[in-house]
Amino acid sequence: MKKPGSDQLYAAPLDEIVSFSFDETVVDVFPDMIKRSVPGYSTLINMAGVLSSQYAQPGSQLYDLGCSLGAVTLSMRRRLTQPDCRLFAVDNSAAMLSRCRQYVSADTVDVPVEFACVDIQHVSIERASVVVLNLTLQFIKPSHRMAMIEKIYAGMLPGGALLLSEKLAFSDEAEARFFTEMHHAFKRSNGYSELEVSQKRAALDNVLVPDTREQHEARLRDVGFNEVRQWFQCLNFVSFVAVK
Ligand code: GEK
Repeated sequence: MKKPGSDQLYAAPLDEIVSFSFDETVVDVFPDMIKRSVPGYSTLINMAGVLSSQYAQPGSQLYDLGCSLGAVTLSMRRRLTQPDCRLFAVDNSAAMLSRCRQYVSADTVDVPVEFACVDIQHVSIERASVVVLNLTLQFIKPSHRMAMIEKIYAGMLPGGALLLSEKLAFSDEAEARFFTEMHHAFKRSNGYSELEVSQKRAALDNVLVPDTREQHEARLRDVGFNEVRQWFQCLNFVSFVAVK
C-alpha cells in the first residue's frame, strides 16, 4: 500500500519514459522525492536560511528562484532580522507555486512574500541582497545559463550574495563513475529500487543537465563576483556562495 506523499512515480515498469516535468503528480510527492534523492537536502535548506541572514541588507529584496514548495523561502523568512525586506518566490510550475502559496500563508512570520509564476529567465531582479538558486540552474538550457547569472549579478546590491546549489558533472571518467554509483547507492538505501533509479534517470535525461565545478566557478567569476566559495558538498551535490 502506498503511503500518502511517498514517491512511487517510477516504481512500476513504464512502456515509455516521458521527460520529467514538475506537474501535479510530482507536487504531491515532492518533499519525499527530494529528500530521498538529494543527499544533504535538509542541510541545504537549513543553511540557505543561515547564510542568507548574514547577507540580507535592510530595505532590500531576497529571491528564491525555482522555489518549488517554498522550503528555501520559509527558511530565509524565519531567520531574517533585517527590517523592511521583501521576499520573492518564483517558479514556472503553476502546480508547485500554488502549493507553495498555501505553505507560506500557513506560516506565521510576517515578512512579506510575493509569488511569481514565471520563467526565472524573465523575472526582474532589483535591489537584491540575496538570490538563491537551490537546484534550479541545472534545469535552465546550458546556453542560457551565463545570461541568467549575468542578470542576477546586475540586479544585486554590492555585498549581496548568490547561493547556488547544484548537482555536479565530472570531466574525469573515474570520478564521474564513482559519484554516480554512490548517488545511486544513496537512493537505493532510501528505498528506491534499481528500476525506479533507472527510469527516473531516463526521465531526467536532457532535462537536468549538470555542469562541472570548474564551469560553475568560471561562470561566477566571469560575470564579476568577487568571492566565490564552495561551502558544501555531499556526493555529487555542491553549493557555492558568490559575493558581489
Ligand atoms: C527547493 N529550490 O526545494 N523558471 C522557473 N522555475 C523553474 C524553471 C524555470 N525556467 N525551470 C525549473 N524550474 C527547491 C528545489 S526543484 C529541484 C528546486 C529538483 C523549477 C521547477 O518547476 C521546480 O519547482 C524547481 O525549479 C526545481 O529548495 O526537483 O531537483
